[in-house]
Parts: sequence; structure tokens; C-alpha cells
Amino acid sequence: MTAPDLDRIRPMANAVRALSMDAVEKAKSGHPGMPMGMADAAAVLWAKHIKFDPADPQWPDRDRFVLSAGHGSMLIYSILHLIGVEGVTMDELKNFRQFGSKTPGHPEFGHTPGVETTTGPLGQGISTAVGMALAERILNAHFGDALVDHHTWVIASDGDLQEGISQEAISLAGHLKLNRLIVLWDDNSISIDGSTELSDTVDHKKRFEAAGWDTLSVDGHDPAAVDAALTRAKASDRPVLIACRTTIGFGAPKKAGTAGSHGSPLGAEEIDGARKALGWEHGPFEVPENIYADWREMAVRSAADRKAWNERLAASNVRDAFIARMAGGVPKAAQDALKAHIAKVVEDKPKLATRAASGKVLEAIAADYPALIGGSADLTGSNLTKASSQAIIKSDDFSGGYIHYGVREHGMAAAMNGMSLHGGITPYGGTFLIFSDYCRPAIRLSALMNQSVIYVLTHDSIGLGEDGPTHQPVEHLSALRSIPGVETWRPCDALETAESWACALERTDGPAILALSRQGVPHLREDDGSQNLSARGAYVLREAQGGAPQIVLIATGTEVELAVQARDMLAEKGVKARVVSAPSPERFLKQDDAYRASVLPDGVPCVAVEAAIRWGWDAIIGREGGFVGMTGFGASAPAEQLYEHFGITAERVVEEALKRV
Ligand SMILES: Cc1ncc(C[n+]2csc(CCOP(=O)(O)OP(=O)(O)O)c2C)c(N)n1
Ligand SMILES: [Mg+2]
Repeated sequence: MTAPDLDRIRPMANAVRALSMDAVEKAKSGHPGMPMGMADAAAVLWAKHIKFDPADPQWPDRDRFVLSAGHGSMLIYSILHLIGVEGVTMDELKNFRQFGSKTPGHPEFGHTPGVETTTGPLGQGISTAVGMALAERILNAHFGDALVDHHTWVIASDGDLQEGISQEAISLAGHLKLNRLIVLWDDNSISIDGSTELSDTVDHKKRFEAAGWDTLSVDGHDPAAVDAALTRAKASDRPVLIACRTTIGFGAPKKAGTAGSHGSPLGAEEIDGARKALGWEHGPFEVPENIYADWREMAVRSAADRKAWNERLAASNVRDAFIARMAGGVPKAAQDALKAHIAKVVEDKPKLATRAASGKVLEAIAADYPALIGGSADLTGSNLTKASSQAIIKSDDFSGGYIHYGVREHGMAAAMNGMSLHGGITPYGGTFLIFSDYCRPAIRLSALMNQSVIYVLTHDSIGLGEDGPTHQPVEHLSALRSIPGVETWRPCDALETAESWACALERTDGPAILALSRQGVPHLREDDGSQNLSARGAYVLREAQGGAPQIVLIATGTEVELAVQARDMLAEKGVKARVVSAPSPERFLKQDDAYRASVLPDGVPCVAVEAAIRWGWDAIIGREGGFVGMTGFGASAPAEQLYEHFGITAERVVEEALKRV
């Protein structure tokens, strides 16, 4: 960096500091310390290194920037404003944290242009960024350097590095040698309770090195040193951690260097003092034109990059494929392959575990679906997530379609969010349903960010048998269904499994959870499969024999078979029972009243059957409805014995039905 450049950085950084202090003060809440501490490093990063054209925040080959320490949101909002991203106006900064503003308390994807992912839950940002950096390498392998060649930059705090998920993420990134990933650690030794010495003695640089990263240390307030480190980091053949030694709340006369500047307004006196100390002579929310101009130079640099990229795209022989890929959607060939697969299932009527049926769906479509990137957290042979056409993604070859995530469920889920956010990839990943707990914070973010990430969660009930209660989910379906925007799919046979996959792949606004069985199920559907009956969440699988139903038996997954048996037993007793299969109760609850009433007629009592707890079912069956399922933890025994022991049987369904007719 030249001397004149250096002279410009400090005032650019001070603009971020002043805006952050002022916005937090006006909002009467927020976190000024982190933006004030990292302003210098961020100014160097944006002024000299990041490839981002404010005129097109969606440009596919832009660098991705993740503010993992989402509490420091005023850092990113100030920068997006200063570089001139449309919509991030001074008024929005003045409306920091107010309802409907583009400047919510923590950065939210889809809310503010230029915010690449939602952050705030510490550890998620850095782990999501691993997925972005991985997506970049995968798409680079598919489309080449001319179209895909960008970095993923992260600012992470002490808290981000203390969170357990960071270990999963950094070890995965190190293993895959994701050298386009560069993390700037806000190494300020302060967190909310005070000094990090209160709780942490880890040598984080050594921890990253052990995971295969390069590490550097700089004074985060020395622009020349930061610039040199960023330049070195870009040349590395591994992911890079740059420990930026900083002072939290830099400039605040009394609160700098203390937890007091972390998460509350500085107060008028402290702000006055900081203005003096920083030599910032402008009023609240005032930024002189020359400083705007300095920030926008970066935009000019990237605009030239984008123009050159557009020319390369126009001349590229993979132009159409690239555009289609970034637009998303299920390729026509994969749609056709899925249709052909469904026709075969209807003909063969296989008795299969739904996890095996899912494996067959993947086998049918993966070769025609290059955007589909699968994986498992070390349970590939159990989740049946790998198609034979999928090569393994490795540090020296990213052209494959399958990732061995290792035993890192949380890291896998966050990485899938990152791949999905990056674009050009439809990620799915497997583990046992029980371990959805280990990914839950990332699943919640998939939903909050409307990302169509697919979770393939097998061994979905006590039906897994001998592994026992540690491995038998009972509350997990309820818990997942309670996350707004999540759709669970618990198919009853191979046809419903294929339909559930179709629904998951076609969904563009949120995640899908496929809850799949270890044990076999018979083919239950009697139709020709030409219509996706699962798509409305629940449907009439067997009409009541001989007239209007007196009772509706509604079931999911492996328990649909029991409902079908119970219907026949009831018919022998002269009771007319309808069977409804409900692969996705959430999807069903979103249907219009008329459809719902056509499936569950008003005034007809219901009995639900699901080898899980009742929570949530009352919304469908009412308080008066019967429920055959679990009320506590399972046990270790063969599956058939457990179903008997816990009373999840056709006889019990009949009993519950007879109580209500
Ligand atoms: C998972 C999670 N736990 C707790 C919090 C609440 N929280 C916000 S910031 C923070 C720690 C602050 O320390 P650090 O990460 O070093 O940030 P700094 O104060 O240096 O800006 C905590 C515990 C959170 N946002 N996410
Ligand atoms: Mg800190």
C-alpha cells in the first residue's frame, strides 16, 4: 500500500467508527465496540482487497464477506452505506434496529443487500463461510477460473472461535484446503463477561495450524501490516487465519479495551471524547464527501472486474450452463429420471426401508443433477446418501458430487447453508434423525434464511431397534416441525419417498427434513403415481369401505402400514375407517380449508399414529383425537418387540378408534 493510501485508511475507518457509535446511541441499543475495533482492518480489506461491485450485489463471481460476529452489525451496515449499495441509505443507518429498517440488530440475509448470510448466533458465520468457500471450489471445478474465482472473507470474534462448531468448521476447511477462505479474527481478548482470560486459554493460532490452516498475526490498527497480511493470505495454498490484535471500542477514552464498549451505547460524554481522540470533527451521521469518494474507489476497481467477467461470460462456451446453474431449479433430465424412477416403483412395488428407497432416488437422479452435492456426517452406508455416479470431493479435486463431512453434523449443516447461499448448489446431507439436535441451530438458520437445504435423516424412530434410546428419536419430529418454515417429510413407502424428494428438490423457500426408516415397509400406494399426492402434505390413501367414514386414521411413515391394517380390522367390526397418509403435516396445515376438510371431514373423529410423541398433532386431530405413539424414551430391543411394548400396534389403533365412534 502506498503512503497516500495509508493516510486515507484511518479517516475511512473513523467514518465506520462514528456511524457505529451514532447509530447505537440513537437506537439506544447495539454493539459499538466491535465495529470500532475492527474498523481499520475492515477498511483495508474493503478498500484494497474485496471484489464486490455495489452496483450488482448479486454478481456471481463477487467475493463473499461474512460478518460472523453479527453483533457488530453496524460495521457491515456502515460499509455497505459508504460504498454506495442501493437502499442502504443514511436514513437506514439512523433507523438502526427499528422495525422494518434494512439495519436490523443482527445482519439478516435477504433483508439488506450485501449481507450474504444471517449471523448473530456465534460460530454460525465462520462455519457457513466454509460452505461458501467450498461452493466456490466446486463451481470452479465445474466451470473454470474464467467464471468462478473469488474469495470468502470472514470477520470472526473471540466468541466465534470459542463456540464448538468452529472446530468442526475449521477442521473441515483445513482438510479440504479451502485456500480461498480467509478469516480475520478480531483478537481483542474481550467478551461480555470481561477478559477472555476468564474462560479461555486456548492458543487459537495453534488450533488452526493443527487443522491445516496458515496463520498470521498483525496489529489490527496498522493498515500497512493488515494490507501485507491480506496480500500474503491470498497467496496461500491453505485457508488462512489472520489474528488481528485490536482494542475493542478503539477511540473511546474510558471504555476502549473494556467489555463496557461491547454491547451498549457509549453515552454522550464517551462519544464526544472518542470524536476528539479520533480527530473526527463531524456531527452525528455526517460523513464528508472526500471520505465517501475514498470508499467508493473500491467500487470502481470492482466494477472493472465485473465488466471483464461479463465479457468472459458472454464469450464462454459454458455460458448457458452457468446461467442455468446459478438460477437453480431441478434440471429437466433429472426431472425425467425421477419420473421414470416413479414409474418403475409403481410397477415393482418394492418392500424397502425408506432410507433404501431414498438411496434409489439419488441413484436415479444424481448423474443428471450436477448442482446436487450430497454428503453424510460419517454415516454414508447407513443414510444411503451416496449415488454410484458421485465422485468424492477432495482437496485436490473438487469436481465430484459427494462430501465426506466426517462426524461433524453441525459443521455439515452450516456448510450446507453456505453452499446454498452461495448459489449454484443444492446441498443435501445425512445423519441419524436423533442427531438433528447436533445441527439444530443451523437448521433453524436454513429456515430463517429460506434456504432449500435437504437433510436426509434416517433411523427415524424406535424402529431402529437395538441401538436403544440414545439413538431413538421421539421428540425430534415435533421439535423440527416447530421451527417455522421447516417441512418434515416422513414417507410411508418407496413411492412417497420419491414424491417427498421431488417436493424437497422443488422447494425454493426453505429446508426439507426427510425422516427415513431403517426398517422395511411394504408398498402401500395403489394409484399409478402420475400425480404427486404427497405434495399437499396429506391425502386419502384408503377410502372407508362402504360409505362415509366414521373415523379417520391418520399416520406417517412406517406407521401408515398399521393404520391400513387397523382399517381392515375395523371393517370386520362394521366400522368405516378412512386412512390418511400424512408425509408432511406442516405442508398439510398450509393447504386451504376446502382441501383440508376433504381429507379430514368436519365432525369425523381422528386417531393419529406416529412412533413419536404427540406434541403438535392436536393441531390436526384436535384435543379429542386419539393418538398412538410414544410418551417417553424408547429402549434397546428388536424393533418388533419395541412396537409391542410401547403399544404402537394395529390393535391399539382399533381400540382408540372404537372409543370414538
Ligand atoms: C451462540 C451464542 N451465544 C451467545 C451469544 C451472546 N453473545 C453475543 S456477543 C458474545 C460474546 C462477545 O465476545 P466476542 O465474541 O469476543 O465479541 P466482542 O465483544 O469482542 O465484540 C456473546 C456471548 C451469541 N450471540 N451467540
Ligand atoms: Mg472479543
